[in-house]
Amino acid sequence: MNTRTSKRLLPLIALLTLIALLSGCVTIDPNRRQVERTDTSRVQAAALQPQASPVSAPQQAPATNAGPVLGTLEIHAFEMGFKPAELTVDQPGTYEIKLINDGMILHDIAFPDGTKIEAQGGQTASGTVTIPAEGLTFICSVPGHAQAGMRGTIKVKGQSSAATAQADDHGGPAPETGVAADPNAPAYELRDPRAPARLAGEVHDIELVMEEKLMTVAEGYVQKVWTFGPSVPGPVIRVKVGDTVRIHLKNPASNQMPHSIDFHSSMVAWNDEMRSINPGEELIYEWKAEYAGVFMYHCGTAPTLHHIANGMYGMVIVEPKEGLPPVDHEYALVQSEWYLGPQGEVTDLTKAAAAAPAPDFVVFNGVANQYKDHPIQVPTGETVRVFVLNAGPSVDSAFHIVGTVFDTVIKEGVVLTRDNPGRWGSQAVDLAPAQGAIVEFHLAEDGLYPIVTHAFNFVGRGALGLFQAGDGDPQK
Ligand SMILES: [Cu+2]
Repeated sequence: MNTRTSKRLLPLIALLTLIALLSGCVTIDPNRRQVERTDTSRVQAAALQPQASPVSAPQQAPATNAGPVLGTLEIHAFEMGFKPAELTVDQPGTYEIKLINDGMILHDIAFPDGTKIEAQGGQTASGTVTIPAEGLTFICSVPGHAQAGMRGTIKVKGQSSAATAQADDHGGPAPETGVAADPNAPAYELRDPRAPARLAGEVHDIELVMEEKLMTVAEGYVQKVWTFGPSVPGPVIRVKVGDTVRIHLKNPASNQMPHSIDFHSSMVAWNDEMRSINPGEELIYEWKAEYAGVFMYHCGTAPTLHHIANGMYGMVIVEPKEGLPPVDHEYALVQSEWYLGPQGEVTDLTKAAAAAPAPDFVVFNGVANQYKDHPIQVPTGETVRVFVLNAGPSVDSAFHIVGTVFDTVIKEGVVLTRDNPGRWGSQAVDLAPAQGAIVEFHLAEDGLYPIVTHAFNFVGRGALGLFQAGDGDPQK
């Protein structure tokens, strides 16, 4: 696919996705969506008759698809993909294709021979297609949808396939990454979005082990990341002004790289505790929390860009001495970028170092789309506080939650308070790399409230989550 075309289409795609999210009230996880209505959609047999009158489906297979039907393949469509996107059949021949549209908008399956099976959101349609020995590819032909990831392949067992090999080069949800999605990649580990409680006491000894390990950073993409603690981002460390924090930083002998740590919440000389330590070494980094805020910590070992891009960052929350006022629910979200290297290897420093950064994924809490797939449940009307950090390394965030207004924002020491005399509110918080904020709001009615950076080119690249208020259905 033409990369420029695809980049031009991405904002449209992102909007389509968002519109799709907002236009309905059901979860967009295709595995949890019940499909109840069936088969009222059109089946089009040939590209030459795209405006054919609606006919009852399933339609008789066209002449080119003649022959006994060898089996039925079920393919689910959703915004924006197919599940499964890769299928294998035992032998070439004619198959029934059952398209189950778990999404909320029109999707189709279009094959190279012109066969097209369409289904409206929530509906199911069937048709037949002849699968040649070399296999074939399919897309959703609704404008923008293939570019957004709605592509798939059908292979024939035991056949190496020119058609599908070509498709594999362009497979996966982020076609410009140059890295093919691995259908066998382990599922990502869902990161608990809840903010931890503030640490008790006034002196905190915290062990932080730096790991070099494999992590699924988006569905189908595994990178060899470097971490503080078990995952990316590192643990949220929450203290209050006046506390002393003593970090016991460990670089295990099994690691390959030197690493270090730099707490933005601390006031210490760069060439003292921020020094790099080799595998097998440890250091103690002690700092006193003198200022309140949402701060970044990261590895500062050269090239720092690579150590941050490869996962070495986390959030520090320093509350005022008297603590933060209570709210009903608290979450911590770290926005960051992935610049994919080959599967199973470290991220690509050359990509990350581009003057105009073009991340493959922009994510909340390390993994693309994890809170889209697993919405964060909050009761309607209750008070919510989100600690937000933009870890970068290089892209700004315009942190926004669709459908609400922040009544409280504390960003880099600048404070907007709830019930201010002018009733000022905030729609999006601009966070340059390494900036943090606290935002507070409530969700006024049952429904879905997308979490995004309003730099919408990144919404289609993983920077999309959901709050689900109540049962998620505004109509009930
Ligand atoms: Cu490092």
